Amino acid sequence: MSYFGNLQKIQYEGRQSANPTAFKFYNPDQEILGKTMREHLRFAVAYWHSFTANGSDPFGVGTAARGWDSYTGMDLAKARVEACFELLQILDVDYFCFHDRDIAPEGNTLQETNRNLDKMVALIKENMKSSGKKLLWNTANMFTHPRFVHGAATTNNADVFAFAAAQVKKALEHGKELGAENYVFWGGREGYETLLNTDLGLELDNLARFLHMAVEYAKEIGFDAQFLIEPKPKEPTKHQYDFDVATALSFLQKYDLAPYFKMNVEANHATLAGHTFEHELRVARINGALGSIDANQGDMLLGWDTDEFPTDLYTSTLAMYEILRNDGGIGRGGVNFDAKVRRASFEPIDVVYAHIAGMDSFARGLQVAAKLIEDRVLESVIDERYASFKSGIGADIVAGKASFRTLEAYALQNKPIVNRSGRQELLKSVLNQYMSNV
Ligand code: XLS
Ligand code: CA
Ligand code: CA
Repeated sequence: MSYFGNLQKIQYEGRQSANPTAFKFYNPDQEILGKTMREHLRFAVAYWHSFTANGSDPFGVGTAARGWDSYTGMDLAKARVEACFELLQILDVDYFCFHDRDIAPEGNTLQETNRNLDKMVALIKENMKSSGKKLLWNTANMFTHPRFVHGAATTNNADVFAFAAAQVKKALEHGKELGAENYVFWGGREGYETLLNTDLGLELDNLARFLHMAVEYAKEIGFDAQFLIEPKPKEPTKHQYDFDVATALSFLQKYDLAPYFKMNVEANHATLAGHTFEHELRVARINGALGSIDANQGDMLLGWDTDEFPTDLYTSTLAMYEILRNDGGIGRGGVNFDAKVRRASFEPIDVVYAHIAGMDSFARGLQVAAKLIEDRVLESVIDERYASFKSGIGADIVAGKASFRTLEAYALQNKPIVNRSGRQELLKSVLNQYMSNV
């Protein structure tokens, strides 16, 4: 059975190609700055958007026409696994990501739910073995079921906290079983709706307790995946605790969790927080916490999480610039397409086109960012812009040798201050030039 129309593996044909099922920029074996594109980008398909979701929205039912629509229960779960490995093969993508609830239906009891999961994990493991595909990360869905109405690790109900712990324990075991390279914590309902009924201090302390238990358990079972926090400011709760990268980092530092976690930065979450994607990546990078990315984009005219496939070359270029400047690049992380086709793009082939568009956008971003770095375009501007901190009083400040007294003495005898232009418009036009010429 083919779910995506018996397509052959997508090939690179170059930027002149008019073939909709060919890569225009993603050439997996092309070397850039000493690594292949495949190694730099480590693309992943998100199970929930491409196999579990059906295109429904708050106003209407699903529109997606899929070859697995006629199945239910465990048969449906099995068909989706087949579809997943078929798509990975077609796209020549090495990784995938899932929530526990994406891959197996919830049973009537936790025992039954876990049995369903165990069966599906065994099936996925077989498929991974025969195909060579890998799990970039797994995670636990602690937001869909009504039991999480008040949160999971930040609920007011200790029984729910215990259930969530049991769920993550199982997910960590499955991550280990499948050799997941990362494990993601996105606090779907970890936030609040109103302070009038919320013990903010206890909820945050409990979240930290929960994460410490996860770190300990992973260590105990020898699961050495990189742990990632995925910040998001709102949706589903009005205020999410992991608001943005800076907020998540200060939380981790306060609770002595910083050494165990990096960030999974999602583009659409950055824009919801009032930041650019590159801002969030930069904040993570300079704090040694850039772990992985969820590649998608929001719609600037809509204030919610639209999870569109990323096609904006400006953003993919600046994102790849941050990744290339990161120590070790994307490292154990990857570029996960946490993105869904629009409701009106309901045919299976649209899922293929959408991934090709996203992969080409990041491949193109990689090419331009690499050239910018090679030519030290931004580095030389920045070096010069901060030159005053390389010698004299600036060097003293940086070396920790200055105090308010020495700085006052300097300022009192100093010549009139001269500032220089930041040249923002010039830099933007140089960036445009690189984007069209490279
Ligand atoms: C939702 C999040 C979610 C995480 C994984 O907005 O992006 O899908 O990536 O739970
Ligand atoms: Ca995400
Ligand atoms: Ca999202």
